[in-house]
Amino acid sequence: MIFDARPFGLSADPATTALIVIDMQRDFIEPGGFGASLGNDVSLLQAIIPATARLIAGCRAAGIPVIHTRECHQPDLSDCPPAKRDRGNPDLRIGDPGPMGRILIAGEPGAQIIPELAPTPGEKVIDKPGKGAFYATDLGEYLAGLGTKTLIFAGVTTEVCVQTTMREANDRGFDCLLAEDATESYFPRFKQATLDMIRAQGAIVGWTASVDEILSALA
Ligand code: TIU
Repeated sequence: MIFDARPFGLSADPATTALIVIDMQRDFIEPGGFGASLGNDVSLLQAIIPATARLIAGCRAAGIPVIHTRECHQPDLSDCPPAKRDRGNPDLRIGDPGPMGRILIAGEPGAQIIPELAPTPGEKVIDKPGKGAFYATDLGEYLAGLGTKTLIFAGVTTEVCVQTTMREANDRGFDCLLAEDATESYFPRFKQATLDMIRAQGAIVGWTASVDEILSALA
C-alpha cells in the first residue's frame, strides 16, 4: 500500500505496520492533571479524540497492531529524575495528590488512558518514564518481535512525547507517519512547526498524513 502523505507518498506493508498512540491519558487531556498543572489549557487536546478513535478503529479492522503508551512514574518516584520533578513552577508536582490521584503516577486515575480510546484486551500498553517511548521500556524489543518496519503515530503532545518518540524511532530505522489530525499540542504553533520540521528535508524524521488519507490506504 502507499500512504498519500507529505512530503511524498510512503510505501508500506500492512503486515509490518503498527500504530502507536502516545499518552492519551486523563493527566494530559482532562482538567486537574499534569498538563493543567503546568499551566496549559487542556481543552485544545480534546478535539482530536474522535479522529484518534477513528484511526484506532481502522487499524484494528485492518489487523494492524495498536500500541498505547502512558507517561507515568512508579509511586516511589524511583524512575523520576529529580530534574524532571523539580522543573518549572507547576501548581502540582509529579507525585503530588490532585483531583485525579497523584500526578503522573502509575495506577492513579489520572494516568489512565481516556475511556473513549481505551485499549482492548491484548493490546500492548507501555508505561514510560520519559518523553520518548523507547527510553527505559521494552518497546524496541516488542516491535522487533512483531517485525514492524512502519510506525503510524497519534497522540499528545505533538512536539513533546510524539516528536521525541518519532525521532527515537527514526534513528532506529523505522519509517514514521504522523496522523496530522490525531495529534495535538497545547500550543498550535508548536504543532504546526513540528509537522513542518518532521517532513522537511525530504522526510528527515518522517511523513505526515490525515486520518482519512491513512484509513483510505488501509481499506
Ligand atoms: N507537557 C507536554 O506538552 N507534554 C508532556 O509533558 N508529555 C507528553 O507530551 N505526553
